[in-house]
Order: sequence, then C-alpha cells, then structure tokens
Amino acid sequence: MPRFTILIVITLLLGGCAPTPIGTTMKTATVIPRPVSQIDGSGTLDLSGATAAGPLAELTGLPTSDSANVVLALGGNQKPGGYSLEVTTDGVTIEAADEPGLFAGIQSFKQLTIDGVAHVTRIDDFPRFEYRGAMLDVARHFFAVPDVKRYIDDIAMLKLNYLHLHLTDDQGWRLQIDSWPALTEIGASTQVNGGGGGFYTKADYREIVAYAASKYITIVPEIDVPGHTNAALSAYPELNCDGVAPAPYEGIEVGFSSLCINSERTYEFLDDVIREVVELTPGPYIHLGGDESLATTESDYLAFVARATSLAAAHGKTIIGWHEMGRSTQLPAGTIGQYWNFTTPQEEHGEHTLAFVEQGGRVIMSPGDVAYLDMRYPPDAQEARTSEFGLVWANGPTSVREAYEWDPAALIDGIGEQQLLGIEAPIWTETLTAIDDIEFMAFPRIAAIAEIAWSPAGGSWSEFEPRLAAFGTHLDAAGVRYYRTPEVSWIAAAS
Ligand code: TNX
Repeated sequence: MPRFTILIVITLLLGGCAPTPIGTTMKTATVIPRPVSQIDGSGTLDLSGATAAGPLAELTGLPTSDSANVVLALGGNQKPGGYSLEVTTDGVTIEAADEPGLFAGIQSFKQLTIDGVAHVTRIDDFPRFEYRGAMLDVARHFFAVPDVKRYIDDIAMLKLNYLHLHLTDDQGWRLQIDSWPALTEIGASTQVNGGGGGFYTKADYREIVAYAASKYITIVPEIDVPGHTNAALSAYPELNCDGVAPAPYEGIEVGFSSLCINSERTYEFLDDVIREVVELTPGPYIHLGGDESLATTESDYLAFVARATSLAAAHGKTIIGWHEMGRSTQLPAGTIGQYWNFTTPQEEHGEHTLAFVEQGGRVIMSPGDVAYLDMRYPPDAQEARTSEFGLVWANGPTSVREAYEWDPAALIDGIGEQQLLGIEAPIWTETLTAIDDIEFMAFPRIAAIAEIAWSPAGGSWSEFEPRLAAFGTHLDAAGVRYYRTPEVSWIAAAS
C-alpha cells in the first residue's frame, strides 16, 4: 500500500513580507557528509532575529521565523534514509520517504544555516551505506549516561545511525545482568589505571537506547567473548577452567583471558547474558566480539564460536563479530564481520573477513589505520594532547587526511560495494578518561569517516578540507571540543 502520510507541515506565514537580508556577509554554506547533489540558486532565506521557540526550533534546534514557510513532509519517493531539501527565499521544504531521511535532511539544513541565514539551494541526497557507525569503548574507562548522550548528539550531526557500545572487557563489565549480579557488583569496579569504573543499570541502558532512537540511532551492544573476559572471570571463577578467580585487571594488555570453552557453565552464562541483553535491545544486532582470543586454542575457539553464535541467533538477533570470527565455517547465515586490520590487509585478515561473505553475511569496515579514532594525531607542538592521548599500533599517528583518503570497497578482493553493510569508527579508551578527550580524538576525524559512510565514492581532500573548515563553525556552536588541527584552515572562532 503506498504511504503518503504527511508527518508534519508547519506553515508559518504570519508576517506579511518576505525577509530581505541587508548587509549580510554571505559565507559559503556546505554540508558534511557531502550530499549526492547540491545545486545553489541565488538569494537567501533569513531566519535570524526570530525566537527560538515553536515546532521547528524543537525539531531543528534553529530559531524559527514567523515569516518563513517550513514544510517537513513524509511519504515522498526518496531512497531509504535519503531526503530532498529545497531552500527558497521564503521557506524550506524537506521531504523524505521515511523518518530517518527527514532527520537527515534536518541535519543538512542546520549546516546550511549560518547566523540564521541560508542560501537558496536544492539538495537531493541518500546514503551510500545503510550502516554508518561509531563505537565507544565504555569498558577500558567508564562513561556515564550523560557522556554517552553527548556523543550521540555529536554523531547525529553527521548522519551516523548506529552506536556500538563495547560493554565488556578485561578491565570492566558495564551492564547490569540480573541473573549474574556479581558481573557488575565485582566486575564493574575497575578500569584502566583505577578510579572506580562504573556500570549501566538496566534503566540507564534503556535511557541510552531511547535517547539514541530519538535521533534515529540504533544501539549495538557488544559482549566480547571468549577473550577480553577478565572482569567476568574475576567475578565468577567458575567460568575459568581452573576455577580460580583471576585478580582484577587495570592495565592495557590484551589477549590473556578466556572463558572455559569446554564447560557447560560457560554456555549457561552466555545464554543468560545474551537473553537479558536482547530483552533490552530493540535493534537487529548483537556483537559478540571474538577478537584477540590469544589465550584460547584454535580448536577451542572454533568450538566456542559455533556454539556462541548459534545460541545468540536463537535469541533472534543478527550477530556481528570482529573479523577473527571468520576463522569459523559454521557461522549462522548472515553473520556480519567487522574488519579492524589495515587498509592493506596483513596475513590472513582479509581471508577471515571474506569468510563472512562466503557464509551469506556482509562486512562492516573499520580499518585500524584510518578509522580507529584512538590512534594518535600527528604530533603538534601547539597541542600537548596530540602526544598525551592515543595509541599508535595501527600505523599511527593518523591524520585527518589519512582518515579521509580511502575507499572501503577497494580494500579486500571480493569485498566490494555489495558486500559491505557499512563503515564504523571505533574509539577505544585505554588513554581517554573524559568526554572532552573523546571529542578531541573523534573530531574532526569522525567527519571524514562519516563522509565515507554516507557520500558517493570519489571525494577529494582539496574539496573536503574547506567544507571541514566551515563545519568547525557548527562544532563551535554545538560546543564540541574538537581538535583544530593545522591540516585544516579553520575559520576564526567568533570571540
Ligand atoms: C585492538 S582491534 C582492540 C582493542 C584495543 C584497541 C586499541 C580490536 C578488535 N581490538 O581491544 O582496545 O586495539 O586500539
């Protein structure tokens, strides 16, 4: 049945005459991620001097003018997640086939509006990939609900639509599980270098899920098994093959812990945890980790992955695993592999990733050398944090330009456009303790990743860089504490 629902039509034509901006210095208004098509006309729409009240303000955060025509219409024939946007001298119309598309159009309109004025323009736009993600590691350091909401606000501006939460690791277990309460009673009190840790109650987690959903972002929970499990093992020694609780861990090494693969108790544990996580998670995916299980033998790893993934599939979710899970030939159909190795795959990493495609799944690209937001920036004598924050193992430091200049469909033979579910930018938090640190590492590199995830292939740095400079103005307005890297000719901040 064709749907032609008009979601919202707000017509505010109360003033008599059309606004005429006089003496306004026009700045170029551009959008990140780059739209599929944008054609500028002449003239401007002036929403300045209006009050920040009313329905448009609520939807867009912009002041409304009582003399502008604002139409947000649902039910068009745009592509899924896409929109068309038209600014004229007396109003703006955003049209989409679905609500995420309308939301995306609103994000573009915000970027088109500088000091309350937007150029006349027409945009037709839709995403290259359906999965456009960010990942936040809340296990190495814990980030409380307001911090996560702030990061959700930040990534929504860039039309990202998934937030993957890395909820468990050696250093902490961050989600309340009623049937195994010591996971958080004991396993949540640690984090890298101490300081107490923390965890989400179920109410907290629901609050995050709902807040994300209000911005059309879906939460992907990760329970990382069978390695990266020291926090769980220290809470429940029965999950360890020798039955002895290991000491809590607050360092940054990886690859030393494993659930006991041949114990039935391990699968009872996993079934309970997955059931409770699935109950809290409306989205289609659960991420089971599976990376760097260096303390698990190959045969044990394969036995574990086969059982753990079929168990999770029985709870009705599509499984995502780090690409090592592609060592298994027994993945449930449609399992998604997340690739973390380099843009030029080393050793068998490419083959393991291709194995997901061979088993009917697709791939999320997160190449460590370009998409890992915890890699250091190139050293900058003016900014001490470029040498304080971040790791370098994935060919770091990583510049903004490096984060921009890669094509996800050209990295692994056999994995092209059709085999990709999308792109994700992870941020691991071994060296990051506060949301300000997260914003500094993420912005502006995450803008580069978001453009790769949304925009048609073939962008160029020389065209992207001035748009990024202009985007800085919006980051300033939103209070995002981004890194004003010397790679970009930022527009002077208003004093
Ligand atoms: C690798 S790549 C990890 C994480 C670390 C990260 C630090 C992958 C799936 N795992 O355990 O936190 O490097 O950059």
